[in-house]
Amino acid sequence: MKTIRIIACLSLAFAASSAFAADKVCKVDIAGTDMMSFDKKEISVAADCTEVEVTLKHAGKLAANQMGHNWVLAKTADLSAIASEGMGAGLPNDYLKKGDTRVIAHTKIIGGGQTATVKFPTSALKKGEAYSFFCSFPGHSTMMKGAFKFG
Ligand SMILES: [Cu+2]
Repeated sequence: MKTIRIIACLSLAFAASSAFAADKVCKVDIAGTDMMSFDKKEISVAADCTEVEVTLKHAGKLAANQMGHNWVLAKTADLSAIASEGMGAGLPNDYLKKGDTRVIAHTKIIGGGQTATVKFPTSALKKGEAYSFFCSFPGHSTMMKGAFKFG
């Protein structure tokens, strides 16, 4: 009888520990330049990441109102609509239409020497969907974009 009770306790302990083992924050670093470019053309996030933390660094010197950059994540199919509708939103709104639900995650617009971070859960992403990251500063998304792969 005693043995059975010990086994029952052990299996309960295992069940509890595996429930907490799932959290995994995956970090991504990307830089923007004064030449209207990102230093990465593609970002891949593994399927076992539960959260993604993206840190954008502006490695240039130009101010946010001249050569500002942000990092925006959306379905590739939504990119051009988000970028064109965001142009009129202005710098205080990070050149994104207020409450745009097509935006999955984004940092604020930053200027030379600054850094911005955004963290989001991968539960917002679907495996097999085509995602892109881009900068929504007016005119930048044609140059400043890349593929975002999950899974
Ligand atoms: Cu930009």
